[in-house]
Formats: sequence, C-alpha cells, structure tokens
Amino acid sequence: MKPENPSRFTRRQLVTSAAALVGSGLLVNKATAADKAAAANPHAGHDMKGMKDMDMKGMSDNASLAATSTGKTEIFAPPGINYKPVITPNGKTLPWKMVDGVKVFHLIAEPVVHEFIPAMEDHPNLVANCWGYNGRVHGPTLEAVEGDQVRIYVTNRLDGPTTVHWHGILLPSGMDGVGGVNQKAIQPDETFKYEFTLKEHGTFMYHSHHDEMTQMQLGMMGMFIIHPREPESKPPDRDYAIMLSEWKIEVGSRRPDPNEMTDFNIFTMNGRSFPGTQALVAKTGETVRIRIGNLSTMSHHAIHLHGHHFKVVATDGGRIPDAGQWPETTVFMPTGSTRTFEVGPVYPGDWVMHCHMLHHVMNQMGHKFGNVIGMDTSELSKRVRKLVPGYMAMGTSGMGDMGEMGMPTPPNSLPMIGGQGKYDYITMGGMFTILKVRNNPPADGSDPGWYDAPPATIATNAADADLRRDGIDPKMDTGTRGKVAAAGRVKTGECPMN
Ligand SMILES: [Cu+2]
Repeated sequence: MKPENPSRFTRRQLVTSAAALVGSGLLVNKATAADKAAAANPHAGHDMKGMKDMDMKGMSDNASLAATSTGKTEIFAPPGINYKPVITPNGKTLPWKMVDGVKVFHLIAEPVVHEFIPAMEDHPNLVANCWGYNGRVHGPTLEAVEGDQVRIYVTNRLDGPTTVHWHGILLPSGMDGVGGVNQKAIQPDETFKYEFTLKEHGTFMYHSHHDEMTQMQLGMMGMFIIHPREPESKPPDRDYAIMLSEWKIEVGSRRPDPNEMTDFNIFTMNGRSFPGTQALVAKTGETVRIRIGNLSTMSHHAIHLHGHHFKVVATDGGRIPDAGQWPETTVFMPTGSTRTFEVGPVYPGDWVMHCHMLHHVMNQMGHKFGNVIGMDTSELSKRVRKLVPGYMAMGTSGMGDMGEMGMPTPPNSLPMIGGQGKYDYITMGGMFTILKVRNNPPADGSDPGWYDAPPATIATNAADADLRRDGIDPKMDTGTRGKVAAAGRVKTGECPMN
C-alpha cells in the first residue's frame, strides 16, 4: 500500500474514507448527542470547588492541564488496508504512519481527565483524574497486521517512571516492557523506542508494567489488535473490541483509589459505565466478532450475551481450532486475558451484553449497609436523616428503585443503577451494553434508538381471557400464604429473629 502520513488526515477525510467502506460493513461511530454536549462542556454538572478539599492527591499532576477523554469512538482506516478495521466503542484507534516499510506508532503516557458517563437528563456526569495514553482512558487501540515490523515510541508525560508491556505478543525479551527485568523504566519526559515484528495475529493488550497496581488501576492499558496477513476466508461483518476494567472512586472524589483491593465500585467497558456505554450495532443476519480483554485489577468477569449462541474462537494464546470451539452464552474472562467470540447470524432486537457477576452491573454502590429487604424503614430513615441529611436506607423491595426514586445524585457521581429504557427503568449499570441489531441500521454506525418490537412479541400483562382459557389462577395458594406475610415484614427496632 501507499504509505500515508496519518497526521495529515483530517477528521473529514477519515469519515469519508470510512463511509466509502460502509458497503463492506465498516462503520465509523458518530458521537451521541450526549457526547457532543459533554465535549462542549466537559465539566458540566460537577462542582470543582467542592472537590478540591476532598481530593488533595488529585491536584498533584495538574489535572487542569490534562487532556479530557469523553468516549467518542474513532477508527483509523487509511486507504489500501486489506483488513476490516476494528471498532472500539467509546474508544479510538491510534493512527500510524509508514516510514521505510516500518509501521510507526507514538504512545504518550499522560494524565487524562476521563468521563465515565456523560451528564444526562436526570444525573450529572462522572469525571475523574486518571492516567492514560494520548488523551484517552483507556489508551487508543493499536491495530496492525501479522508480519508488520512495528516501531512504537513511548513518551512519558507522567510525574513518575513507567514502561509499556505488550501483553500476549511474541517478541524479543528486551522488548517485553517489564521495568527492571527487560529495560530501565522510562523517566518523565523521556521517549523510549520499542521495535519488533508481529509473528502472529489475534487479540492482545498493552499496559504499564511499572508500579502496575497504581498505574493500571488509574487506567494505563489498551487493546492491541493484529489482523492475519492473508485476508480471512470468512471475515465477520463487524469487528468490535472491548476492554474491561474496574475502579474505586469514592462518591465526591475525583481520583480513582489505586489502593483498593476488594471493594471496587465502578465497572467499565472501554472506560465507560452504562448508561454511558455505546451500543454495538449490527444488521440482521450479519456475523459479529467481539474481542474482549480484561485487565481488571482483581476481578474476573462473566460476559453474557442475550438472545444468541456464540463460539469462543480465540484467546490471546491464539486461534482455537474449529473442533475445539464450543457453543456458549457466557464467556468467562479471567483477568489478564483476552477472549474473542463470534456470533451470527444475529437476530433483530435489543440484546443486552453484560457481566453476570451482579455487583459489576451496579455503579458506585457501597457494600457496608444492612440488609433491610422486607423491612419497613420509613421510621429509620426519618431518624437517621436528623443526623445525616438525605439519608436513605437500601430499597425495602430490593435495589431496583435506587435509580429512579428521585434522590438527587451527588455532583460528580453515577446513579447507582441504569437509566431510562424504552419500557421502564433499566436496573443495571456498570459493565453493561446493548447489541442493537436492525434490518437497516444507520450506515454511520450510530445508535439506532430503541428496538420497535412487533406488538405480539412483547411480554405484557396477561389478559383475563388467556388466564381463563389456560386455567391459570394468579391467587393460587402455594402453601406459603399467610406464613411469609406474617414473618416477612417487621418494623425496624424489632428483632426479626423473634
Ligand atoms: Cu464482572
């Protein structure tokens, strides 16, 4: 292909070149209205003054000068490539240039003000002082081809040393990026050069390998996609990449706490929590490849896709032979690994894809309050509010009403769960997104809105005529009547064990 200098690409050219490839299923995702609003005013909805005192650590790396990442999706699709570019929802592909046959990248490690969720009608946005690469959390996706010689410059604009490790990639020991073992750490303002030839294709990652706990828990990681040299015989119609991670950000704080070991409270896909995650879009009948990496500090995840069966086709150790692939609905994601699965043909609808470890679909939930399900807490809340204005006990019928009960969300925080859906409030947040399959999805890959299901295919209240016909009695006694009711609901102050 003709070498191109990506720095000369304008945004318009990128969109145009991507649009030309729409016929082959390539998409460039348009920023949502919320993204645009957030980009125009990244500090909308949070109180800078209030934050200062609460987060002294946040002032140390001059976050006011840091780049702000708002989760806008950008792919890099120069003309002449023989692969379908991967789409990183809410993320960006790092532009490269060819210099004398070498593919040259430039990663810049730096402080980044990152927005985990844009401000919406009923809540402010959540932004935090993170560390990332090239103005992004996580870092931009690197994309190359098997056999490429890559030269990756890493400039360190942090206050402390760092390194970059190329996770899962076969390379010379001296390029492996582990501080102290393979190289000297990259000091602030230094630029190191990594150079190696890509020996295999697949889904890989990169991340800091210096002061790993701190630097990775502040966001220093990204995806590294290597396409096969020979064009695939059955390429998927869409190719998505998603990085999973977890964070601890106290309500009201602007700095993720890297010391947290167990009680993480923000769970993200490509650095965003639902409802801030961008939907994956596909056309009815297409095949969709989804590459997932997990660099959570402590957690494994169980990513479940609704409405489909899929096959896990590869790990970061390579492609799984066809005979070894088995059908799944949930893929287990050990931390420090990638899994690639392919699903298709996809069926029309809105199909959620989320972590099935259910504390991972909550946002900024505290775990240290009592279990009051089934209790009458009105008196309790009244009494505690005298000491703690605005106090509210856990929902007495569960957490499902925490998102919509009209509690003002504190500045710079997430609603504990979900957001408004088409039919009702969605009671999941965090590590949650939606695969939106349409007969005619928007050509630019933007969110098509909610699915209009044919009326006869929507679950709704059973009609009396149906109940009579099928002999269903909603008041049927299962043998517990009266017993649970008597024992189940107690006043606070009484011991429920009595
Ligand atoms: Cu999880």
